[in-house]
Amino acid sequence: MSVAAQDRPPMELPGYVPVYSGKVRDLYAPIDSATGQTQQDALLLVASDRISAYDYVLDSEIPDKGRVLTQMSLWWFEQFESLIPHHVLSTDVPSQVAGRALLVRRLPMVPVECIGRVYLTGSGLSEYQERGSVCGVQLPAGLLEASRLPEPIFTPTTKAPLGEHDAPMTYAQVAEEIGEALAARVKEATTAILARGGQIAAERGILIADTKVEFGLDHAAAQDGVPGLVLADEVLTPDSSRFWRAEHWEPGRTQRSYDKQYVRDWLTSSESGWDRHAGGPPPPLPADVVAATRATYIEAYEALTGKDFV
Ligand code: Q0Q
Repeated sequence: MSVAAQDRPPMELPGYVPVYSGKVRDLYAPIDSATGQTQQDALLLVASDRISAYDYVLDSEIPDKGRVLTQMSLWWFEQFESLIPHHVLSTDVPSQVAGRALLVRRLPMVPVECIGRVYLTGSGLSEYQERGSVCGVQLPAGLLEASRLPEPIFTPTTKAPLGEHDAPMTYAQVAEEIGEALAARVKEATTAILARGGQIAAERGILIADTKVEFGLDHAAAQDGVPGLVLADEVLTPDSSRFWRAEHWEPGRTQRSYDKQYVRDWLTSSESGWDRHAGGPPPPLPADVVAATRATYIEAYEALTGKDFV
């Protein structure tokens, strides 16, 4: 049976206490060995091999998914180092999570989901079809499913509690919530990361249609009262973004997911025996679907970084 994120106890890690459990990632706080107290200035961000589809966390894990996506984020942090500081302190992590965890600076987080879009799809397309705009950003007429936008747009949402749906926000609402100066920085950073990251990825055969980035606030680096932004969480991975194969892009129809299509196709095939509208959890994946999905994560990592995944 598929286990919802809140029903699954996080893995025990000696020297760390679980702080937060997400669908496919978990946060731990280090315990100070001298005092036995929980450290307040660092976190361990652990990526699991879990995969979600159709809003379920599947029973089947994808071997090495956590390691591939962690190494992909690390590579993107390096690509953006001249643009924005990041939260990574160390890759020296417990052996149980080797390669799939990062020790990061614990920071106050921007209380808004920072989403950038450069291709129109999903909830953004639905909103556009309804009102000709997305999060208050007016778009040209005649755009279709998977149309490329003239430039990346900032389409923020609220950070809804687990299990509830995030609601679209206008830029004015973000400014109201976090202040005009910080809102401008967050919008500029989100769209710049998607613009530059999308250019790098497209040169390597991958279209990044949209992405969600997380920013921490560094009050010690405040300028004119505006805290410094720190790029946090995961960056431009297939879990935080929509990845498409550039060679197959065709506006006007739903694009195939670079990494999740094997899973989606099998789950919606008669072979799985699953009815996604019946309300029950998906069945375990067959070994060939697991293997093919693993291969797409490794393929994306190697295409982007030019490095062999080890
Ligand atoms: C923080 N998250 C994400 C999350 C569930 C990750 C809070 N450097 C930080 C970070 C980061 N990254 C966070 N908080 C303070 N400092 C990241 C959404 C949620 C599992 C893993 N939530």
